[in-house]
Amino acid sequence: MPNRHFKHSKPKCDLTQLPSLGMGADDLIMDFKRNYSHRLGRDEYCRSPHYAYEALSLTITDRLIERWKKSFSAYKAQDCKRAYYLSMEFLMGRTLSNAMLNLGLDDAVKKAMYDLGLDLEELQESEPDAGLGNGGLGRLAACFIDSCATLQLPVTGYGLRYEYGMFSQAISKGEQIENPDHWLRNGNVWEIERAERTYRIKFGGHTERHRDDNGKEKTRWVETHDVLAIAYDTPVPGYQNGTVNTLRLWKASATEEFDLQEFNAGDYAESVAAKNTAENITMVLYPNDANENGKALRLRQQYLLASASLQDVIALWVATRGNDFSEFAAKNCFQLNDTHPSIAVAELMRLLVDKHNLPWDEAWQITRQTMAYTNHTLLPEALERWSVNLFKQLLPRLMEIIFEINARFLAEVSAHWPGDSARLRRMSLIEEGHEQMVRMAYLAIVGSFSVNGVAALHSKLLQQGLFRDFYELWPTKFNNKTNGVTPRRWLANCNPDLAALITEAIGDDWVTDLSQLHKLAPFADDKKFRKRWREVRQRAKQRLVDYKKQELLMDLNVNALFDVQVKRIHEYKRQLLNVLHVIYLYQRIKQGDTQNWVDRCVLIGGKAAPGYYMAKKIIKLINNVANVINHDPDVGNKLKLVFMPNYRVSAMEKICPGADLSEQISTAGKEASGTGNMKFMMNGALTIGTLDGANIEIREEVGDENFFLFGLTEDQVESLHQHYDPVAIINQDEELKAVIALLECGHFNQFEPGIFDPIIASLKNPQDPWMTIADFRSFVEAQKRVEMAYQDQERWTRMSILNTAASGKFSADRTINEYNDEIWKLPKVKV
Ligand code: 26Q
Repeated sequence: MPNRHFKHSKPKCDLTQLPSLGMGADDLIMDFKRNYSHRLGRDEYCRSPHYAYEALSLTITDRLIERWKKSFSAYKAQDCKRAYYLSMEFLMGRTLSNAMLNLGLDDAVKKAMYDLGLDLEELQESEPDAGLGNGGLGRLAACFIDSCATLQLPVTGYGLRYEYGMFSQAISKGEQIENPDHWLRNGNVWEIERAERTYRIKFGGHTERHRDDNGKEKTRWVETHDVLAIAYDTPVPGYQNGTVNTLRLWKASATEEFDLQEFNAGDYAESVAAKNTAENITMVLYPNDANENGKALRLRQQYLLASASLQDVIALWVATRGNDFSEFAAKNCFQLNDTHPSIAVAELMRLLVDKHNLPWDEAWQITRQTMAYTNHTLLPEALERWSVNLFKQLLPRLMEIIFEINARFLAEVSAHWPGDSARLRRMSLIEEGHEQMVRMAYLAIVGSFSVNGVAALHSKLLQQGLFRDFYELWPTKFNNKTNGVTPRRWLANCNPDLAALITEAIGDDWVTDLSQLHKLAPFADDKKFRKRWREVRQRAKQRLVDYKKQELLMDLNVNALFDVQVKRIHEYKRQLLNVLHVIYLYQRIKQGDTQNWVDRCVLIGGKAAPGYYMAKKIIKLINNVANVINHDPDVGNKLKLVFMPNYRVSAMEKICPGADLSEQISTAGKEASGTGNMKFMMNGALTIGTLDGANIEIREEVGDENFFLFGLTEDQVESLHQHYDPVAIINQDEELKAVIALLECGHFNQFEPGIFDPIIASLKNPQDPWMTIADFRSFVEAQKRVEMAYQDQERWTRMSILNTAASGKFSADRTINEYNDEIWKLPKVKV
């Protein structure tokens, strides 16, 4: 029975006014118990750590939401410019311990859990990773939104809420098995569904011209099959500053009347099936970090992200300013994380011209002043191209708009280079050939006011190579933003002991101003400090040993040099070079050539794209070589090779504090930046690396004497292609020859004849783009310098401290400040 008495209660009472939530251990205990018992309905007999994890997380979520609202009001009150980070991937990892740190709740939670007799670490381990990304590009997006909140910048992340994230990797008989990652199975306490922010996304159909009420010629996109995009928000807290920003992820859902149409036509089953088609769009993350040729579902994903995000921003705009878009570009900026969301260029045109009735030129001005594009790769196979036919079928109106943009752009090119038809063909957004293709990178460049690479070398190569024509046309559009990583997750949170030692030495300002780490440099000469540094790092290694022991049932020698390569498996990243070196060391042991030996544990981890044949072979080779070496009694503790299955964000948090040596050994000119290299450096690992990506800047910061450099330069790689002869190199190098011979004779595949032939063939191929053989000798010599340094533990420790001390540049805070100063130009908003 409704209570009549309250029917006419005060209509506008503020339903959200509440006293602030307490931040002490006792406050947390009260809320924890209420959540555990009342909200989750558990009792003392429930022994699963999962519910305790949920109860604690809900307790923390309440405190996040409190600050979230204040941040939101502050942005609204200031009516300031905003930026939106559009990305198909946000590789967030776990949220709980990061939220504790950023809210300043670390100590209170520890005490509360202790008082409740709960094992905090066990709770934290029961949180699944949010693996909504492949690797570097997705993790970069996650680091960036952390930095934006910490710097109090009004930035929202826009992405997709995949039901299934990055597959979980198991190894069986040395081979990768992919298992689906149903990360939402037990719910997600960190997100809030916002059904009130739902948008209609059109697909298919066709276009038609008509005249509007004012007699203006207009285009309509009709008979479409629509899908809904529903917002799910996750709070993104800054570091102890009251700011909480938003990560808004879209979930695809069927429209009601779509079902109804089918239902009226009498086919109930068809209508339910149609619902599936709609909801499939955000079902799964594509697990390849290079272009998978033209799957329609991927294009649907990209368009859903672009369209929903733009409609969301425009809805907010129209709510306060009506149809006046004159200030839109001054107040909004979209950063495109690679070309994946670059259909946003055409979609913004469509929304402004078709829906909000702006003239083309005005809309184009706005678009070109609003979009900014970041490129993350030079590899031609990773550059996105979509078939014009697919585009016409799926997004007919957007295809028309791209043709129009192209026609006008080519007129501009003609005016600049009259008569240069070769250039017109090169620069056209449409690649002509037996099938016409849309070049998404060119669409992104033409539609943006800023184009950046992610490390100095990479940006230079973009300007001189891949995007040369565009650079000549618009030199000032191009710039560099060297990547960075968040020091909250990648030092303060993952390595609390080292963080505490650093703070004891130089204070705690480094957490939000990582350049402060340079103050550690003098401590490298302090013997007592070195001893403590060594002890802390040794404990981190022990923790890594313990973690691997329970996971792999294998004991690692904590005094060995921990030599680590974790990243996606790719030929250009050259895990093969690493394996060749391991085989070389194995040979030396077998020959008794072990004078001044340094015990070494080589740890390799990473996922192969499910369709990447060679990458899967490389995983198999690593596991087979490991199997032989680790079971050979002659080898013992001198050498171990371990493949760590299911490498992911939460694994890196345990791995990087315990690494001595960081392997960054890509063929020069191929790795855009790398970001794992930065995490290792911050945690005091030394780098062995080529002059590639951000390695170059790492070496510049730390000095050549604290970096193990090897390999051809990018120029040398380019000029060697003419006359590369790997077989000749093998024949001239007895040790390399023996390594290849051991591979060829089947020593690592005794009962699996021929399985590594494709690998051997690729190494010996004069066309091998990765030139692994060319860098072998130089790599081995650099590894000898590593061993010399490691044998002198005082020297190694000094170098380790100096690496951490020089890592300040690689904070994502520095990167984001550069994005903001040079591209976004947002105010910092105190909350
Ligand atoms: C494209 C089309 C269809 C399906 C998948 C894709 C796709 C998905 C992911 C293409 C590329 C990616 C990811 C690329 C990536 O992670 N690049 C890395 O970005 C890092 C951050 O800038 C750099 O540090 C790395 O050097 C770069 O390899």
